[in-house]
Amino acid sequence: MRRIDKLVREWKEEGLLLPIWMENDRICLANQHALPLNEETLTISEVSVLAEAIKDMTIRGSGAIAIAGAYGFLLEALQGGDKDSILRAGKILRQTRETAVNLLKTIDQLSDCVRDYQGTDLAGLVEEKVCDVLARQLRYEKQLGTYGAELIRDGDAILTHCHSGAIAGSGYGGRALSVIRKAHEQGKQIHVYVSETRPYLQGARITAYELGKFRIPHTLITDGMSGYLMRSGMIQKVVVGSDRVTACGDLINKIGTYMHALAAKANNVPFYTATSIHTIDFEIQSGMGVPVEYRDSEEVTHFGGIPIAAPGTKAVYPSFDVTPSCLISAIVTEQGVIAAPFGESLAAMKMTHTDH
Ligand code: RUB
Repeated sequence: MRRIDKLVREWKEEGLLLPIWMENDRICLANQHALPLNEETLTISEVSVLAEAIKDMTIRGSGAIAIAGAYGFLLEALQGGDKDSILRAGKILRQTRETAVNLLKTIDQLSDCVRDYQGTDLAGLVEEKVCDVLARQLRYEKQLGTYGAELIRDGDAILTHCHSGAIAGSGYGGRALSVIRKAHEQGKQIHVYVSETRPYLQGARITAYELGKFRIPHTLITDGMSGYLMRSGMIQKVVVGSDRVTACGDLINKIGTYMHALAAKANNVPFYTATSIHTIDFEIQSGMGVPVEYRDSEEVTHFGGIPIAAPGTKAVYPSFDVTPSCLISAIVTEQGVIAAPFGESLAAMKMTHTDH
């Protein structure tokens, strides 16, 4: 049995919520557009179709799209692709989304391996590297979840934004929900406030769905409600994921994150981001230097294809925002919880790690 098939089988047996997997040399992915009403699986056998699925957010979340990029390499390799065609596939996949750095780093790492390979079993090499990427991401989710859960107290109500969960990652809990899930598994009585996350509603559609599956008590709110709830003492912690963290600790995450961080600061509510070494961009200092993806304004004026604004209304959709490090209480990583000054702690973390 192939290593990838063995890994997928083990993970399914473990009960992980996989965003993407391989079956009979084709890619299967959980259609995130269809959730929560339908649990639908799409089958893909061409890299160009996979790239479209990443672009249109059929698969989304920084960890999951990195894994999707890796599977794209494997798909091309298993179809007999040579070095050139695999590298071409990598290029196509790299152009799909520009802000989440995991995807870019994963593709660059795999491209380097393919380019440098001198042996005769290219598909075997790609499979081995892809399995390493998958195993690493799952390991990090569980490790950072364990560290992050130490910050959560019995009785805490926790706000989370967007969906930083299992199918946005490798299947356990992504980033934010790994922390929350671990705290719940430890028996802490917690309650999660889920902000709906306009305009795509990843919070309402997917976070609430996953929390239901994990049997974690939760309440849905609209994005603008968090400040009032914090001021009313109803929220004790904020935990979000991270599409990119810069060398000085600025956080680039789903649009709306910054507003929650400001409200948290004003109300003395600790604000945490969960991340991993792979999501830290040591090349960039200020978060304002990170390219932010602007998506189609129709995603704001319409919902599920139905217009919700008067015809001709202009809209703008920056998909991410920047939370400056001064608003962040601590950064949860697979190596432990990092406190300010983040520049120094992140640089120290880089020194002890080769995989960044
Ligand atoms: C990425 C996304 C959110 C998460 C990041 O956006 O899911 O920003 O908070 O969390 P998109 P994680 O929905 O545009 O792909 O770190 O777990 O990916």
